[in-house]
Amino acid sequence: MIKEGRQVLLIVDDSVLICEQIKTAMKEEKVFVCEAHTGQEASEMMERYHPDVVLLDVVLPDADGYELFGRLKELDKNDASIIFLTSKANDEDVVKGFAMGAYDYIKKPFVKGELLSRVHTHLQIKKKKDELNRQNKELRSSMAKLNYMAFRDGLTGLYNRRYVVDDMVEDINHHNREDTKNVVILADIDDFKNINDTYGHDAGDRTLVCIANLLEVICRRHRVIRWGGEEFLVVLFAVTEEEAWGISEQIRKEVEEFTVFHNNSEFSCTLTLGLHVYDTRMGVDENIKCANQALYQGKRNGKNQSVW
Ligand code: GH3
Ligand code: MG
Ligand code: MG
Ligand code: MG
Repeated sequence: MIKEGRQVLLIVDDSVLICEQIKTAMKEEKVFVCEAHTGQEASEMMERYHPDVVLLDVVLPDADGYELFGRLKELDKNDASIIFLTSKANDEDVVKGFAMGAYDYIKKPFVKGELLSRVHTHLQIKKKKDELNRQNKELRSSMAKLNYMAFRDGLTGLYNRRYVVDDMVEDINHHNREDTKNVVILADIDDFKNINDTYGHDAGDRTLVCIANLLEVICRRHRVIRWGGEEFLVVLFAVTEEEAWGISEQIRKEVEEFTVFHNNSEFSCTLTLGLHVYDTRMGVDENIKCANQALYQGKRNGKNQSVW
């Protein structure tokens, strides 16, 4: 590429002589200089080189510089600093130029040293502006990542408790309908301690990730949260009680049939699930407590089951 990472200066002037003069004057600057002698050429250059600074003549054979200014701005993807360079330089013209958004207005005939200094300054400012924009973009992307992480569990990638504290009620209210319910399910892996003790902690972790993935696939339209160590909270939005029961049983059966492979071992596990129809008159904690009571009923009844 001709630019080679350098800044780009576009000179738009119908006078080849003036273009040459400026180019010669710009020799010391480490910039890539391109020139256009008509409005049409200027548009083409704008699209091709994305200049940082444009020196724009107001009087051109095929265009009025002020009109061309607007057209170039539309084509501009690099937020170029456009500078008018013109002999049309009474006070009104200058004011009009700045009012349109020009960064500077240089009168012809120009003094070489002054033109150089002004262009140099605008290139520097543009460089700083680009740098700031880049930093800003990086910062925003880091913030978005941090925000994402703050709501996720590190091991499974599921939502964490923060979702329940910050956003759950809003989501529930959003899905409140006359003819459907929102249902919370608390699911706990049965005898998980045995898995850790028999196959090792890493095998336990692997099991958690596998079950998390299964839950996410089955509950795509809903929310799955890692509630605690080996406990998952599922929030089903706008379902009937029959549907909720169906989903709970589907989860239970798919987990039961799933085989975890870890190192040279393979094993499976089961879930006990406590269901509760979310009651908006109670707080989140109370609702989850109800699901927890159903879950413990299931544990007492022999595990591997769904319980209302
Ligand atoms: P129950 O059927 O009554 O639920 O028995 P359980 O063994 O599943 O329950 P218990 O509460 O006795 O044990 C849960 C175990 O889960 C204990 C803890 O070490 C383990 N655990 C919690 N978090 C993690 C984790 O992130 N990774 C692994 N590998 N184990 C975890
Ligand atoms: Mg001219
Ligand atoms: Mg538990
Ligand atoms: Mg358990």
